[in-house]
Amino acid sequence: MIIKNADFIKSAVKPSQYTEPDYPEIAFAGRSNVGKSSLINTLVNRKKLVKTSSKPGMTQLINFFVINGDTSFVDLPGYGYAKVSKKIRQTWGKMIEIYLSTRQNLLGLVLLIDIRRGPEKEEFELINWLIKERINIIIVFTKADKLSKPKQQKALGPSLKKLNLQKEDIILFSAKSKLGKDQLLKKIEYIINYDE
Ligand SMILES: Nc1nc2c(ncn2[C@@H]2O[C@H](COP(=O)(O)OP(=O)(O)O)[C@@H](O)[C@H]2O)c(=O)[nH]1
Ligand SMILES: [Mg+2]
Repeated sequence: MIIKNADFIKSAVKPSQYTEPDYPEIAFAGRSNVGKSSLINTLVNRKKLVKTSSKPGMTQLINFFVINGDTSFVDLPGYGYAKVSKKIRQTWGKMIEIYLSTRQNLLGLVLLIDIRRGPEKEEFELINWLIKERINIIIVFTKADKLSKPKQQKALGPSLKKLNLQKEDIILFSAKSKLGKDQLLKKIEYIINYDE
């Protein structure tokens, strides 16, 4: 998949505010500060299509983008930020849950996990949801450049074991070096083209 252009369409909280479900849609989800905005910007070759922040917990809306005029990308609110109240965290969870269970044109979800942190309760919950809803999952381990190559492998071991996956099933990504960018675009393209 070659991304020629990307446009921000709108932000939404509830389904009545979503864009029309006209295009195949790929959503991006992950713990806040996992590098989601940076990953989307890297994919679409833009420095600031999506705002990045060193302060976690800022993205609270569902953001819709149109890619190449025929594909939809969705930036879901980052979850699991400890410093916001329990009530806000529950609202975010609900927003993601409603989106995943109602969006008819959603073909796949890219789940971002910080390589240094590995999957936790929220990721397992999300994965189970996606399986139940029959939504394709692409698992991406982010910020690979923060670890040396041997340390990357060392960190991946237990994570893959917990997820019951092989190295070939996941993508190692870095927004800094663009590692994994082409591999991720290929997987997204595959999901869009081969959806029956
Ligand atoms: N070294 C490194 N830092 C990253 C990478 N991706 C994101 N970051 C940094 O992590 C912080 C959070 O990134 P952001 O994309 O805003 O995360 P989001 O909250 O998941 O959208 C920012 O300070 C980014 O510069 C990466 O691949 N490598
Ligand atoms: Mg963000």
